[in-house]
Amino acid sequence: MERSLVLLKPDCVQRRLMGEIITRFENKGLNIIGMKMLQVTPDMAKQHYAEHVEKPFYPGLEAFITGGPIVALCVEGIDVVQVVRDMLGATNGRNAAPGTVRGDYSASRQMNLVHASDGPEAAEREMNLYFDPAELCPNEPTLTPWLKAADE
Ligand code: FUP
Repeated sequence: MERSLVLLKPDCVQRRLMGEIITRFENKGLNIIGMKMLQVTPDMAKQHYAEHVEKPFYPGLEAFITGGPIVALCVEGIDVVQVVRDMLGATNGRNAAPGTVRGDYSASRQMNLVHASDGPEAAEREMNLYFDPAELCPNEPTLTPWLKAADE
C-alpha cells in the first residue's frame, strides 16, 4: 500500500471543483486517509517547490499557490502515486488528455487545479510538509473485498 500527497490548489477551491475532484478519487476506489483546508505560506511554497525556486516562473507560481485556501489530501492505494498522476493528466491542461482531471477542467499550465506527488520519496517529503502524522486517519474500508482481489 502506498500514499500520495494531493493538493486541490487555489483555482480548484475558487472554481468550486473540490467535490467534483474528490468524487473522482472516491469513485476510483482510492482511500482518503487525511484531508484539511489551509493557506500555503511563502515559506511552505519554497519548500514544496524547492526544485523550482530559482526558475523564472517561480514568483508567479508562489503568488498563485499562496493566493487562496487549498485542500491537502493524503490518498492511499496500491501504486497510488502513479494512479493519481495518470488521473490528473499532463501538467499543462492544454496538453492533458480528455478524461483526465486537467484534460476535462483546465486550459492552463499554471492553473492546473491539482498537485500530486511524482514519486514515493516526494510523497513522503510532501506528506511531512502538510500533515502531522497524528492528523492522518488510516482505516481499512469495509468495501475492500469489492475493490480488489485478496492477492493484489
Ligand atoms: P507537476 O509535477 O505536474 O506538478 O509539474 P512541475 O513540477 O513541472 O511544475 C510544478 C508547477 O509549476 C505546475 F503545477 C505548473 C507550474 N509551472 C508554471 O506555472 N510555469 C511553468 O513554466 C512551469 C510550471
